[in-house]
Amino acid sequence: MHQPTRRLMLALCASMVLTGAHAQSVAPAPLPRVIILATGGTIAGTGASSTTTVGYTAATVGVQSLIKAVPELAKVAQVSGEQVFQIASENMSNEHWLTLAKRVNVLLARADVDGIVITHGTDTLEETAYFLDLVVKSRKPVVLVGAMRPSTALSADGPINLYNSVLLAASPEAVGKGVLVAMNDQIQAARDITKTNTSTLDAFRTPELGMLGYIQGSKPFFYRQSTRKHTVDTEFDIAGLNALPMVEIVYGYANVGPVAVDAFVAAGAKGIIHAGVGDGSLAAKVLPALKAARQKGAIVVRASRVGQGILARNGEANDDELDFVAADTLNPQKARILLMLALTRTSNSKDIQRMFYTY
Ligand code: DAS
Repeated sequence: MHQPTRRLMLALCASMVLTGAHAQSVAPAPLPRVIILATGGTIAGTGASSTTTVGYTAATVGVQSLIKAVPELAKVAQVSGEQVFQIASENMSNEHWLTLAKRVNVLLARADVDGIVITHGTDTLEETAYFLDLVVKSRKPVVLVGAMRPSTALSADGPINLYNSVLLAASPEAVGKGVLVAMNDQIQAARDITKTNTSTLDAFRTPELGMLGYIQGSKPFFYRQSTRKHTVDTEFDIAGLNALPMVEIVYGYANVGPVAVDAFVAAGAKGIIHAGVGDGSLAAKVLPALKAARQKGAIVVRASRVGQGILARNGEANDDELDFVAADTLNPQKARILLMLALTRTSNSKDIQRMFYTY
């Protein structure tokens, strides 16, 4: 073959191969795979009319309908759904938590799953989030989401909350951040978030320690992250557990007496969370019952009903002498979760106090 023609042919073949390769190299990467685990709640709720924002029925819409209602999900992830429960979250139980956590860990161990979103009622959302924060054994994103208005309401917040949660669970920025909550365009950490209003859209806040960031224009923006250990860095493992130790909460208030403490101990409680007034003060009428509880082997944790601030060890009570545990900044319902998991590992009060300063 004439030399210039041969070179031309080779150049042509090379350009065809490169073009082909180039064409392959610009093929869009597959979207992340996010699984939505639905448990019920208002996000799956329906009301009698579009203006019904209280007095509706929670936990009536199935996960496939939730996904179908937000076709935009397909732009940010390959989404599939599982209906794990269909309950109002005031009915969430230890057994529900163990079932959910085990399913999350099985799914996240799969190479073809990049993140998980859990749709949930708002009443105990902060508790489920913190439980998972302590027992999920993966760095992959787990995002809890709820809604303050039912799916049938004018300006229902569920669809945009679900969209934001899926895009957060699909984002590399959320990897390793612990269990997150995405509602009202905000990103919040499981440990410190709490429900602060019975019905408004901005009910979920992290009042003093602050949210982690925002979701805006289909992108997550992180400005801080938790300083406490979570997920793969915790010592808790629920794989072999079918039950959690009985831990109950007693509330402090003027004129409180020992009846609740005595009743919980008689019922077999292994731990008592005392949600005290102020900095966890112990009323003189309650202290003997708490001492008796401790002498019978129950762990007593001093927490506060106040909601914010450090519950100081040896502050309003001599915890060293009483052998009680201080809850640090955990609210009573989250202190209960940590104590239940702590009791699956140890009954040593000093070791448990370490855990309250670690998680
Ligand atoms: N009962 C509430 C619950 O299921 C409804 C909600 O706010 O999600 O938590």
